Amino acid sequence: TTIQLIGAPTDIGAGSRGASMGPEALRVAGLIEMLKAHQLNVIDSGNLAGPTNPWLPPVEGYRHLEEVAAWNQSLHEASYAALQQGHLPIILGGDHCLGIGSISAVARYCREKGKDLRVLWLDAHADFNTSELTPTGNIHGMPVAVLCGYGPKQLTRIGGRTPAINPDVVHQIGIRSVDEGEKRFVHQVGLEVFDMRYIDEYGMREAMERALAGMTENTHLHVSFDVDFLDPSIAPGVATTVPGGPTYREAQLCMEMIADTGRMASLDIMEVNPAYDVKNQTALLAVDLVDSLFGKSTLMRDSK
Ligand code: DIR
Ligand code: MN
Ligand code: MN
Ligand code: MN
Repeated sequence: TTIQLIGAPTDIGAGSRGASMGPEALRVAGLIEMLKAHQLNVIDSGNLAGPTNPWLPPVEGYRHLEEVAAWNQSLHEASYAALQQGHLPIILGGDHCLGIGSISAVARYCREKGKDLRVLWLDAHADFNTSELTPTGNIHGMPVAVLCGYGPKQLTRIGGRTPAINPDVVHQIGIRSVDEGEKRFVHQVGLEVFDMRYIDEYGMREAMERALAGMTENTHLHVSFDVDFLDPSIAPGVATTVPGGPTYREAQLCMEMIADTGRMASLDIMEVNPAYDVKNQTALLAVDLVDSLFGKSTLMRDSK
C-alpha cells in the first residue's frame, strides 16, 4: 500500500482559530515515521493552499461559505487524484468542514469503481447541522448534512453528484453533543449513531461490532476521525472539547477493531489544534491511535 498524506491547513469552518496548524503538528508528532515502520510506502504531498481566514461573523447561517467551498473543492480534487492512483489518502486537517471535500471524493471514486462505501464518523458531534439549525454558523458542524445533500449548492455539488452519499452509509461513534434542532434532523433521516450512552451501556466492542457489521471484500471503509472524539483529559488540543468521551483504552479498541477488518482505504485526521495543546500531546496521541489503526498490536493475534 502507498499512503498519500494531504495537508489542509485551514480553520475556515471552525469557531476558533488554530486547527490550521494541525497538519504540521501531526508531522512533528512522527506520523510519517510511524507509517513507514509498518512497511508502508509514504508520499507526503505537502499542504494544499487556499484562502486565508477572514474571521468574519456568519452570513445567513454560514461563516466563510465561499472560502469553505474553495478549500473543499481543492481537497476534493487532491483526494480524488490520490484514490485514482491507487493510494490510500490520509487527510491532515484542518477543521472538520474538510470532510466534505474528502468524502465527496471517496464517494465519487466508489461510484466509478462499483465499490460499497462505508463511512465511520468518530466524533463528539454529529456534524449534521444546516443553516436553519446551526447555533453557530460554523460549517465544521455541517459536513455530514452537506454530504447527504442538505446544505448550500456550493457545497452539496462538490464532486458532481448531489447527494454525494446516502445517510445509511454513515455510522457515527462517540457522539455526545448534538444541538436541539440537529437532534430532530438526525432522527428524521435515521442516521446510525452509537452515542456515549450506547458505549456506556454496551461497551465500545459492541458498538464497533455493529458499526462494522456487514462489510464485504467490496467495501471501501473511510474513517473520519475528529480528534474531539476522545475524552478531553487525554486530548485537550482541540477547540471544542466535550467531557465524557472514550478513554485511551476504548479509543485503542475502536482503532484495533477497524484495523482487524483490513478494509480501511482512506482516512481523515481532523481538528487537531496546537493552540489549545500542551507539548503537542494531542497530535502525539492521534499518531499513537493511527498506529493501531494500521495494525499495531501488543501480541500476535488469532484473528489476524
Ligand atoms: C456545534 C459544534 N454542533 C456547531 N460542532 C462541532 O457549531 O454546529 N464542533 N463540529 O467540533
Ligand atoms: Mn466533527
Ligand atoms: Mn467534533
Ligand atoms: Mn448501514
